[in-house]
Amino acid sequence: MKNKANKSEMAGANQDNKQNQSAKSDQLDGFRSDATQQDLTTNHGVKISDNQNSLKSGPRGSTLLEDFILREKITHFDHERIPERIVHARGVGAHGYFEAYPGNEKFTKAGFLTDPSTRTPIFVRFSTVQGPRGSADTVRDIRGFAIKFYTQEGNYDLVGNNAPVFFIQDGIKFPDFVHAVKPEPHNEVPTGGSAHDTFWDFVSLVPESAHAVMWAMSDRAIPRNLRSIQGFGVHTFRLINAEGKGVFVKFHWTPKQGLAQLVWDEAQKLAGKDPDFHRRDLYDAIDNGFYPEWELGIQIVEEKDEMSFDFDLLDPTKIIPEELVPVTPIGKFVLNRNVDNFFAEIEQIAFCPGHIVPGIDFTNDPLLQARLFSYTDTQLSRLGGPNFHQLPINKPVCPFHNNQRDGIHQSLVHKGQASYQPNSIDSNWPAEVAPAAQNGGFESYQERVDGHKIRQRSESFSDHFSQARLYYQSLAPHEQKHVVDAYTFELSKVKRPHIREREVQEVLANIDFDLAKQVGDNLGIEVTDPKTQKQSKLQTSKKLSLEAFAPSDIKAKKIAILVHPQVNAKNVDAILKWAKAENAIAHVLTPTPAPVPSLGKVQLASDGMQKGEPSIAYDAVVIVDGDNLDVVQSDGVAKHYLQEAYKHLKPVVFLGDKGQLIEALQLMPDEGTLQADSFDEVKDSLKTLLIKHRVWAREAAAEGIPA
Ligand code: HDE
Repeated sequence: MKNKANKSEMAGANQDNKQNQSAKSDQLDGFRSDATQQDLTTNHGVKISDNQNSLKSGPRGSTLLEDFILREKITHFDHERIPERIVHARGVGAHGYFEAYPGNEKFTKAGFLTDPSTRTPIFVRFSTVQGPRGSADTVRDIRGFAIKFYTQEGNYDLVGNNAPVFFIQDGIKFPDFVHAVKPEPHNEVPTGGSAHDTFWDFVSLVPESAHAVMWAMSDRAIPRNLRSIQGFGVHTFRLINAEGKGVFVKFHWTPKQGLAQLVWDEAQKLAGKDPDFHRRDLYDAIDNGFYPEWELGIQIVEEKDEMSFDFDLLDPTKIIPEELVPVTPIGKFVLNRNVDNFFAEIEQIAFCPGHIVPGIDFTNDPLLQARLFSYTDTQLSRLGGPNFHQLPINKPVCPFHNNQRDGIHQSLVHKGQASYQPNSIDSNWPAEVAPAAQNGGFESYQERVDGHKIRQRSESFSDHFSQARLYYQSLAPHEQKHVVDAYTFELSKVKRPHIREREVQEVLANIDFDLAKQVGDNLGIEVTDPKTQKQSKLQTSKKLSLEAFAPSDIKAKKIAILVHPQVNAKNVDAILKWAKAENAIAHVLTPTPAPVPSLGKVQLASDGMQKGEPSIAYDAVVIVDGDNLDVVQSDGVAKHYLQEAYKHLKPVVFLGDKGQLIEALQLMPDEGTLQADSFDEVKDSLKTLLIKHRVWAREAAAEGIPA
């Protein structure tokens, strides 16, 4: 019978597979699964003899309902997705560790912050806010940056963003804000962006959003990669030391890799050509041993100084400029291990700002107070019940015992009769721990609270524009231009003229008249100067511009080497050797995936073809065939590659070119267009340019190059 034959062939193939398994696994060691060398079974342990054919009444007959193997497999599959996060759905993450610096016991008794000899395991999840799980990585958006510290005193979650301020001051506005920024409800458009009517309608009516919107319109919202973003706790928190003394703190974490942005055209193109650009970058960096590192710091404010600023410490739309309170470094963290399984780790991790440990406490920031409720609540529908803390990625590494029992997805088998307190059956275990004991019980900071029960915003929360202005005025000229371009782009997508006009006249003009004027001119909106702007004490603050955070090396920077047949292999070799020594990544990109014959008859292996690995994925481009003018001239892909890299302000190196190719491509030579016969002549300049990230001075010239 044909069918039988098929089946035994398949069984034979399975046997072969098993025999071949060890050889294959050796090659792809990281991909060996828990099931390697194991029998295929149902979820209940019954061995499966045929995983290819459902049970039928005859070879061409209908499928039988009794096929419990088919039903179990399909039922499980039908339920493989869980509801995605209502915000921050698109994310990626990695494992790592945190190490405290000495001396933090002055501020806090938290064990993981005060014992420099401990390496605390951590998990970090990065995310965009607006888009769904399948949306693109490089959209204009704030990035979530949430850290779970698995400490010996319980899990501590620092659930922050890459902007230090938020869009609203009170949590009761959060559903409104999110409904406005999410894709519009009638057609679910746009995915992953804020350039639409409902977002600008809301923010133009809610001036407290002005500062955070300014961050979202700046280069911070289009990061080059997730290794190059800062993180902020946003709210003012409290640290408490062993003597019970409290201080206010703001958390900051800054990447050792420096900060870097995309240019807007590049971000948009990446969203189409490589929607996974950021997650791939993070995974590859860790896989290649380029472990990203951040320094954790705090701005400390003594309780007596709480009211000494021209803004309220409890207002999450405000920063404390570093000129007023510098950042004190308290430790560092490193991401050094990729996940084994995206769903089990990145999708199922459950953060909550309410997960704190002794030595850390909240403040009365009304946004934070609402968050303390929201996160656990959302996990109940996302993760399907109250036992999500038992999932491997959420489980504390220290012991945990209490009398909470049962519930959906309970995976612990609690023993004993007494699941209540007080009890005498089990001598009242598990017992409370006094705060003063070694590794003591949690004790809330004893803040005196006294007031009328009212729904009111404090008058001290009422200045919405002066810090937005401080931010804008602190940016470098090219960053300011990008802000003007971003407002123009986003508002150009807003269909209702009255929303555009309100944003420009009632928000931007109050922030900075010059900014409003530029955006207004671009959109054909006349703006009048309100002349009522409240000034903040500082005109500028130097740690707001990305320019303040250049890296010190070019580790993990990516260089594309374009080659054609008869290429000078010596130059290619020199670039590869240099890149390796600098811990940079250089790829030889060829016209097709086939190896390319060089002048010296060596075949150069391809790391990818130029069409498939676009310039937008690289930090610099080197063309080795500059003297091979006819070949390059007739290759539209290579020409576009070079023009696009130039347009995106990247260093472009022309080896062998005497200027003809630069001219043929209609590029303006500048400090970022390097020409030489051998790579050695330009390698130091290329390094300097890569550290500077982009040739900002080229921006005006690049406008003339087609996108
Ligand atoms: Fe969140 N936020 N948020 N948020 N948030 C969520 O929790 C919420 C806010 C942030 O990688 C949700 O588990 C409210 C500020 C990050 O899993 C939800 C308010 C900041 C993440 C929620 C805020 C954040 C979230 C959705 C205003 C920066 C992703 C899924 C009162 C300090 C965490 C989830 C991850 C996720 C509620 C405001 C950061 C719905 C009600 C401010 C990084 O619970």
